[in-house]
Amino acid sequence: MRTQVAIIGAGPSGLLLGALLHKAGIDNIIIERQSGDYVLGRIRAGILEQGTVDLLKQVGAGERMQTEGTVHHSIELVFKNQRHAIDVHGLTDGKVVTAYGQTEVTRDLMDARQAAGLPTVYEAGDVSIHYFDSAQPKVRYVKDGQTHEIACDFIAGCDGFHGVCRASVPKASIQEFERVYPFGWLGVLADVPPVSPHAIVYGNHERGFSLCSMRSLTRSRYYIQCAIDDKVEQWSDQAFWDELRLRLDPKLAERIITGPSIEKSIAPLRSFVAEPMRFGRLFLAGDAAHIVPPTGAKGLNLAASDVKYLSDAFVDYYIDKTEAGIDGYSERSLRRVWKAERFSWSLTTLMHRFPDAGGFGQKIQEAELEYLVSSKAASTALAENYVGLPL
Ligand code: RFL
Ligand code: PHB
Repeated sequence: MRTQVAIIGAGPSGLLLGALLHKAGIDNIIIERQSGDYVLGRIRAGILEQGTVDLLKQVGAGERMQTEGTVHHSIELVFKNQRHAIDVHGLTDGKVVTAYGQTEVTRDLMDARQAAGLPTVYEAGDVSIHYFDSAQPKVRYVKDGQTHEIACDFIAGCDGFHGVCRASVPKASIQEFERVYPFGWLGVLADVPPVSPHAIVYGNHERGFSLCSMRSLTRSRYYIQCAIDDKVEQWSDQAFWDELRLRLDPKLAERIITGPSIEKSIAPLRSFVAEPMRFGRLFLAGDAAHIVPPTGAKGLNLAASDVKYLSDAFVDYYIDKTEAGIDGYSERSLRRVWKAERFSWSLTTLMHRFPDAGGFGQKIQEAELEYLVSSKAASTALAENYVGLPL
């Protein structure tokens, strides 16, 4: 088998890259370790920046998002039992975010790919990448007991944090920057109306962080900060709802409609960047290259901006016959990545309870939060980052 770009991973980065390349007439094959259903079963991000929404529309995968996604003009911060709205729309000359689940984004991209008849290999075993320091890279995998090989011009490593692509780069060629946080997020998905159909609510409380989000007008997503070693089984639905209520202001807490969880999981929080994002003919994109804590809702959106830059680079190469794009890819992506890393780290630091913060740490958080909601300059900085820095 031969293709121009072999894409490893059928998460949002791989699928969106495949769609952008196809639109530009560039051949690609996606090789995914899991089944399609498994990929769709992972409940993750929910908030899309306008740039991500535009890319999905551009590749013809935006129809359902436009009818089922909900547009948000503001977010809310809750601290010291008080709610404060940040008018994101007003502070950014009319920019908004859209609540639409990563699962749905993935499903729409999968459906569009299938409708276009583009090749995706699911349940590929023992995926390995070879010769990416030469002009003839190869990808190997096992399917139905047989070993297959794909020859290609380029490999796009869209295989997430635990993927094979970053791990295949010699240690001496890669530099890694990391911060692990001393807590996790316990998330619950439930078919109940959201507490606020208009806003995403971020809570700072002495018992820990909380977040009220949504997937639609009938499906809600809530999170609470939990201990890093907590197990999902320790948290009954009732215990989760009780704890969430304790962390919100009383009026908001009263409005929470509870119901049985349809998904419950714990995610660790991490900041991570690998530099560079290009090694010969291998390019990393999305979680394969970097991780942010979910507090800023940036993970999926960064994946989208990476693959936009990467598809531009391949278009330069194949259509305009210049290598300037592929040569500049890593630097261009990392500039945006580090700004999102900074924002996600800073919002995480501001909103969570850290075991060693003490009374001083809490007072500093409260002072910063008060400043944030009372200064137009500070709220604008938050709003500008939240809707996404320009592509
Ligand atoms: P993904 O979604 O991890 O997809 C990578 C795909 O590659 C496949 N794969 C392989 N395929 C072939 N061969 C191999 N050796 C392979 N190894 C792995 C995997 O099966 C998978 O299908 O990465 P991608 O596409 O870069 O997309 C990034 C986003 O998924 C990610 O940034 C966000 O979901 C991060 N994230 C969140 N972001 C938010 O903005 N808000 C959230 O609430 C939020 N919650 C989360 C998250 C990430 C989590 N992870 C990574 C465990 C919650 C969790 C639990
Ligand atoms: C979500 O809806 O899952 C969500 C929303 C905002 C975040 C993180 C996750 O910051």
